[in-house]
Amino acid sequence: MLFYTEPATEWQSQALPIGNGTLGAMIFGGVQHEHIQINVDSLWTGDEHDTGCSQNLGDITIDFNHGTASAYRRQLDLSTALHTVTYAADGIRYRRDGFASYPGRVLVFRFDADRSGAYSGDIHFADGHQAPNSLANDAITSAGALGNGLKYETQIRILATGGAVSAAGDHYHLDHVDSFLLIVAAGTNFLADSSKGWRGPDPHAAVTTAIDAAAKLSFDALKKAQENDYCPLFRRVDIHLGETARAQASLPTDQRLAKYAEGVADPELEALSFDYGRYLLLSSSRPGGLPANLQGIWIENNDPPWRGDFHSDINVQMNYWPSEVTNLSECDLPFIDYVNSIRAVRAEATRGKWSNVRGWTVCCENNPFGGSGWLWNAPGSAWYCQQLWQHYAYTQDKTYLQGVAYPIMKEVCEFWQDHLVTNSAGRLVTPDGWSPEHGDFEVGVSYDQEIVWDLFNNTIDAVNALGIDAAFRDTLVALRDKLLVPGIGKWGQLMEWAEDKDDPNDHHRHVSHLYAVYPGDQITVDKTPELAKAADVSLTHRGDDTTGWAIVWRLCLWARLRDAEHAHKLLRDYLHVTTDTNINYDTGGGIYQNMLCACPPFQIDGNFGSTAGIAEMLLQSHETYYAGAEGEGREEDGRREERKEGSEDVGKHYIIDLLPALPSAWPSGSVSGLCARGAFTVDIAWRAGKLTKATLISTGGTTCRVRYQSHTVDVRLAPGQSREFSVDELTKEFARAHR
Ligand code: FUC
Repeated sequence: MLFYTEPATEWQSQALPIGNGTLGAMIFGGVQHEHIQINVDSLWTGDEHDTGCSQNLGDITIDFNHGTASAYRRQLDLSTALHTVTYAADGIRYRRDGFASYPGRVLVFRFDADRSGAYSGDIHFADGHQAPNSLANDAITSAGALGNGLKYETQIRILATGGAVSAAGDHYHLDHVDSFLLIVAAGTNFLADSSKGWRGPDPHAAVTTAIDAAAKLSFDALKKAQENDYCPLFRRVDIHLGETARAQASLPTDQRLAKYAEGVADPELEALSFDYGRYLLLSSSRPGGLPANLQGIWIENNDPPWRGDFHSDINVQMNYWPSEVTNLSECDLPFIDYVNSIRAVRAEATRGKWSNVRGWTVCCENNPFGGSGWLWNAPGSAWYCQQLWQHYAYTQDKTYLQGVAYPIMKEVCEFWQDHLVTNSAGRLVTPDGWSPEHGDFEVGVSYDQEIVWDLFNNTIDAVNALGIDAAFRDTLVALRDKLLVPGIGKWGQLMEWAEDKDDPNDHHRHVSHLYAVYPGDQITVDKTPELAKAADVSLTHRGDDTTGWAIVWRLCLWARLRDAEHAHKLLRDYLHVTTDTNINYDTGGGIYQNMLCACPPFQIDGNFGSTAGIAEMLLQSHETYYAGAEGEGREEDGRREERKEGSEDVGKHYIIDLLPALPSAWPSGSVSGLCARGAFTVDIAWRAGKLTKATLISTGGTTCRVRYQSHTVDVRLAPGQSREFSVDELTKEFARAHR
């Protein structure tokens, strides 16, 4: 629960977000003047060539003639996705509830009071592009078109009890109404299909259908439908990182954050930030919508920072770091669908840049129409493919892999087949790489090398999983093994460039050369300890004080390097409350009072990345091992994975590592419902810094190795089966296996 004792006065640092993946609102909760700023995710200027910009849909404002309020409280309950404002004024107790419904495709706001006739006031809507309002039957309709021809429409229906509602020019007037509902629906004619010019039917019919259907239901019925959808998704994961002193936990969130910044321990706040990331993902990325952009779906005006775009050199990818591990796999679908939708446009644009290549890639700044601008980010599409692969790695959904992910991974591999060159030492390098947003374009930049390695490696696994395209797989194996691997430089650092020129005093926000540690897995503590040590050296020198998302990337990296204390220190740095809203590239990252990530400015990637980072501290599953008799079915050397009758275990499997980076700040706790690669969910409990119990549930996986510290147990489950381990069992079984 986030709560405050004052209304919000500032959009990015104080207002609270609700959303159903497509429609979003930022709620201020003012007493005499309520302001609800609304968005629809596909309202974009630009086209296939011009990046354009994500746009504000408009502002609902309501002026009430209430006197001074007392006992004011506004809160956001993450467990039910309900925003509530309560206060007393003029001897009347008022209550407002607002939520976004994914099944209902509407925003719903109820204004209630304990005395009849309590509400008099004016309800306005100001479209973000000055489209006029038309008023009829207690509804405001505002429809317009952007310069690129994109049509959009907003409808706001007022359903009042008691009193009178009357049209007054361009707005509605409430006269002594007992209570009222506002139901909001909006849409555009955006269609994620380049062959249809990115345009579908006029939004009027769909918006009208949604609002008519909602208007027939009571508030309680609307709320129930929304909870039936949202609550099971949110409850999939339950986290406890320890108990906070009541004096701290009961403070309003802004005061609580201020105390936390002074050094007060607050594991429940840390757990709240984890839950907030899941809440925000469920609110901004649901099937059928666009992926979460730089600000999720919450865009204040028509000129948001960096266009509110899909940034391909860290930001949009970070948005999806928590989806699989925190059991919200379906939230990936908007991103996967988006990547699928831009292929044709990107292929043409890519050939405009490099004439002799197959496949496609992107520039740094991207819109929903495949339009891409600013500098080219050659491995951007390969980085997208990593998320496409993760969706398979966690779900083991072969139909998806074969039908959706693999064709895209394959064509992006083809881009690199055509684009890589051989250097004088016989290694494959990218000819014109760039370590984002750092330094010049040059040959063999580690960021490129690592992402291409990851792409080839995952595509090899995909081919093995599908049992197809063996010749292509063998080609990829040869290419992967010829790629230049990042070197260890003169001060022990992991080299960011092919040349050993890293500056030990460089505190640049991007740590792109550490991609191989997280989110990649080319470098791991167990598999490549020297490179992992070099990554540690680089990361230590890079420093901790940086912009919001960059703090969070460092947190994930320290978790992978199993430095629990440093990871937790960065979580504390990230949860440091700031009021600074001016762009700062280099330092000062944290969160705002509304717990949205402050880069500054507000950028949602840090919210998502921190949730992923906390999960990564408690559970990892990126390490792999080979099962089967020596030499049998090993695919490191690229030979086909042989699955012989009666030896289903043979092949590459994931290691599920329990509590790999548990900090001393969380001595006792539990988490349930986290997901591991290979299609498992995992429940973990610990006390006094030690694992007490773990439960592994197969959601489709069969074979894995469970590890706790130095103890490992190989497990085989039938899909649907589960197995519980006490720490004694784990260690005993380990001892037996290693006798
Ligand atoms: C990348 C980062 C910036 C900012 C922008 C949206 O360019 O380097 O810090 O987050 O994306």
